[in-house]
Amino acid sequence: MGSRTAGTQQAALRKSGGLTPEQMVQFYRTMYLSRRIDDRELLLKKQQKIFFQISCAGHEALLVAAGMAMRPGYDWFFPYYRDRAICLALGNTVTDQLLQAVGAGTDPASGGRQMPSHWTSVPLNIVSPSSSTATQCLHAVGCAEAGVYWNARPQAALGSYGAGDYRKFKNIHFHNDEVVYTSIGEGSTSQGEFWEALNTASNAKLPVVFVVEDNGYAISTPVETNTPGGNISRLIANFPNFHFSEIDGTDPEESFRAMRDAVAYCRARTRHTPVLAFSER
Ligand SMILES: Cc1ncc(C[n+]2csc(CCOP(=O)(O)OP(=O)(O)O)c2C)c(N)n1
Repeated sequence: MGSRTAGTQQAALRKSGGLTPEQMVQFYRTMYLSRRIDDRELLLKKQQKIFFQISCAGHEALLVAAGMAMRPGYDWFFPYYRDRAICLALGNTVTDQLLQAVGAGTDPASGGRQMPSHWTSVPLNIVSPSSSTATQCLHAVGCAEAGVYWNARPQAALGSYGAGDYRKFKNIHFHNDEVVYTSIGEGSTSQGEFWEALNTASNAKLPVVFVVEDNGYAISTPVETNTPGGNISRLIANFPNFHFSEIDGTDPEESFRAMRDAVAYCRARTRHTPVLAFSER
C-alpha cells in the first residue's frame, strides 16, 4: 500500500513536471487571481475609472507555467499585453497592477505614464514595452545579445566613454546563464519584427524563449487571415537551432513541462538556442 502510494505520488510529480502539490495549489491560486483581477478591471472600466482593459482570460495556465519556470529579477522578460498572469507569478502584486490600470501617480511600473497592461517592473526585470506589436521580440533579442556579449567581454562595459561602469549605472546585471522571455499573439507574427528577431536569435544562437500565444484571433481577425496555412507552428518549425514545442497552453501541467524544458535548454547554453512554445486555441 505504502509503495503504491509512493508510486502514485511519483507519477503525479512526473505529470506535473516536478511541481509539488503545494506548488500546484499556488499555480491554481495565481491563475484564479489573474482572472479575478481581469473581472474587477472590467467593472472599473464600466465605471470609467480605467480607459483601456486587456484580458488574460484563457492564457493563464501557460503564463503561470512560464513564470514558475523562470527566475524573477535574474532572467529578463519582454511580455505582451495579455501577460498579466506571468507578471503575477513573477511577483507583481494586485496593487501594482491596479495602480497601473488606473494610471495612478503611485503606479510602481511607470508613475502612471505607461498604458494599462504594458507590464513593467524594475526589480523583476520586466522591461517596459512599446505599444507597437511585435517590437518586444527585437528588444528581447537585443537584451540576450547584450548578455552574451558582456558575459564574454566583462571589460566592454567599463567606462570607455567616460560614464563609468554602465551596468552599475543602470543597475543591470547579467549572470552568464540568464534566459530572456518574450511573448506575442499569433496575429502579430505577421509583422517583420517577429521574423527579424527569429533570424538573429537563430543565427546568433541566443538564449531567448519565444512564446506565441495563439488564441485564434488577432483581437477580431481570424488566424487564417494573418497566417499562411492558419498555423504559425508549421511555418517556423524548421528554423535552424530551434528547440521547438507546440502545446495546449490551457493545460497547466503540459505547459509547465514545456516551459521547464525550454528554459533549461536555454539556461544550459547547450546551443544557446531559442525555444518556441505555443498556446492552443
Ligand atoms: C504595429 C501595430 N499595428 C497595429 C496595432 C494595433 N493592434 C493592437 S493589438 C492588435 C492585434 C494583435 O493580435 P494578436 O497578436 O493575435 O494578439 P491578441 O490580442 O489576439 O492576443 C493590433 C492590430 C499595434 N498596436 N501595433
